[in-house]
Amino acid sequence: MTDVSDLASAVEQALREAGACADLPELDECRVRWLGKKGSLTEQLKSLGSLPPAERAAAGARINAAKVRVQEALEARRAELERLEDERQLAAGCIDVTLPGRGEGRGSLHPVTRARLRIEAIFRSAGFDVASGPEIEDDFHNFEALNIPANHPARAMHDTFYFPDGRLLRTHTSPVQIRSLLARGAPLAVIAPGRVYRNDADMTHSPMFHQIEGLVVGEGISFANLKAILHGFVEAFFERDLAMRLRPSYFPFTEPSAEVDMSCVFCNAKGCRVCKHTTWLEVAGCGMVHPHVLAAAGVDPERFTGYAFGAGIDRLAMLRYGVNDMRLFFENDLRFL
Ligand code: 2U9
Repeated sequence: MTDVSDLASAVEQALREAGACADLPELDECRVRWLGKKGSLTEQLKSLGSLPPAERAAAGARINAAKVRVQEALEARRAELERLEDERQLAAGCIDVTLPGRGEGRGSLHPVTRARLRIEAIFRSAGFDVASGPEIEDDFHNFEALNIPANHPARAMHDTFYFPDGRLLRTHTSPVQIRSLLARGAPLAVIAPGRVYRNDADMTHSPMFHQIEGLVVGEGISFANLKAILHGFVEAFFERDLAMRLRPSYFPFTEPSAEVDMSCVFCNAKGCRVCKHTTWLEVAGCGMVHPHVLAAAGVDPERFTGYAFGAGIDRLAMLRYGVNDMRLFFENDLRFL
């Protein structure tokens, strides 16, 4: 086949076969058949040794030229097959380049966190500082300084979790304000948001919940100041005009004390299941700081007065975002969150 005519017809056959390949695997078989280690043209090169030395160079050049032509034909067919495959896929609609990307779901803040941040922003704008403190407390800061001595009936109301050494999980954030008063003295305006713990759990109570408490101590601080701040707060938090009323109550750490109601945001004070047809929702407790508490925190009760208030952040979040079951906040079901 090293004859010029034999080689030319071999090349022609190789080109025909390459052109007839229907897909890439077939094309690769064709390449192996002609140019592989045992391919027809490779075998030709190997047989050069049997030629008379004078003819070898010319025959070798012819065979190499033939290989190059076959290689080029195989490459051309490969490009053609790839183009046809692209066209086939596009026609079959496999690749719709106009489809939007899958995108990634973005996380979001927990509704209780959102409520807390709103509350903090509102009180900051009214001049309050935001304070925090330990969740594991001692008896003095959680009870004694708040006018709840040992054997006071209010201790039973608090369902406290105790550690063996007598320390406890704080039952309210009031100890944070005691620490602020002891550290900074009067005058003072702080809010203390945070987790608190009580040993009772049922449909409407979780053993851990979130509280926001506020404390203002200064000369001439009055109940009227307290009422104005609370009314301003609920209207800012719910972003609407709301009626507010105070009902007399009792807390050991305030005197006088009151429960804070606002007009029902669900029925616009027409009466509904949420407000139990009273048109009012209870949102906080409050009062004037008891002189014993001021004295325990190193503040002269003859010179200074103060007010304090407390509310459940979880409850405020439920009212603001229309959530009817507190457990949804703590089950961490991503569909809800
Ligand atoms: C200091 C002095 C007084 C904080 C107060 C309340 C009234 C209150 C409840 C609301 C719903 C707790 O989350 S809740 O169950 N709190 O009613 N809290 S006055 O009084 C203080 C705090 C600190 C030094």
